[in-house]
Amino acid sequence: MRALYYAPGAASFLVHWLLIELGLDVELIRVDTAAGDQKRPEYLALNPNGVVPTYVEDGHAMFEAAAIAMTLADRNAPGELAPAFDAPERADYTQWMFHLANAVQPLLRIWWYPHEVAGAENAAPAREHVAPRVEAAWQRIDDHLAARGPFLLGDRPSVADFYVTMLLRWTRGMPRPGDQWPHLAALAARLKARPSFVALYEREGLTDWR
Ligand SMILES: N[C@@H](CCC(=O)N[C@@H](CS)C(=O)NCC(=O)O)C(=O)O
Repeated sequence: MRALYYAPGAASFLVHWLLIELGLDVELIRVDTAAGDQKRPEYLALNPNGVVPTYVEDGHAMFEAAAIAMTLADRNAPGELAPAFDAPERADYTQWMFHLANAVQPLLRIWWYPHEVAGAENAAPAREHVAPRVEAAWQRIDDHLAARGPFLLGDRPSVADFYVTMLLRWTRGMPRPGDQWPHLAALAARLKARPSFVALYEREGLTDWR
């Protein structure tokens, strides 16, 4: 039994996308984040951080999108979307997953929720300051793809490419969206061409950034 607490286009997007890609049945439970459902006691009992996603499998609740994504791939497609534990690429895979989760995603949290770090009155300058840091991150990743792509691990896609595609989508309203870097754009185009991406968009009712 699997359940995913999600909001369309949120960090749950990565988990939902992988569930579809891996052909796994899941009960989808929509969380109305605008109404604050993620802060209600019954949700906090599952995920005390009060954010989406929360993934439940056989009664065990898990939070953190990147950790859930890694777990799903290791459990359900070992050696495919996640390199095997003893494969040489495993270290780079872990590196990129942590880099995206620790270095890139938190910058985007500031872009989307600038009042959290700077107060509502400073939201605009917070965004102005974080945008170049996001752009610098994209430049470094694009440089890596130019040298060693087309995917983060080289020739084959991994969960890290699904993840970077979700993060690129989140920059669509930024002064310089991430898909303006050529190798990131090419990576995103490959990932967006997967039937699972189309199915995800249909299921979440998304229309932009197709
Ligand atoms: N590190 C968490 C962050 C999750 C997160 O920031 N989710 C956002 C949507 S993308 C959310 O729930 N926002 C509502 C809120 O913070 O109240 C993860 O990757 O799972």
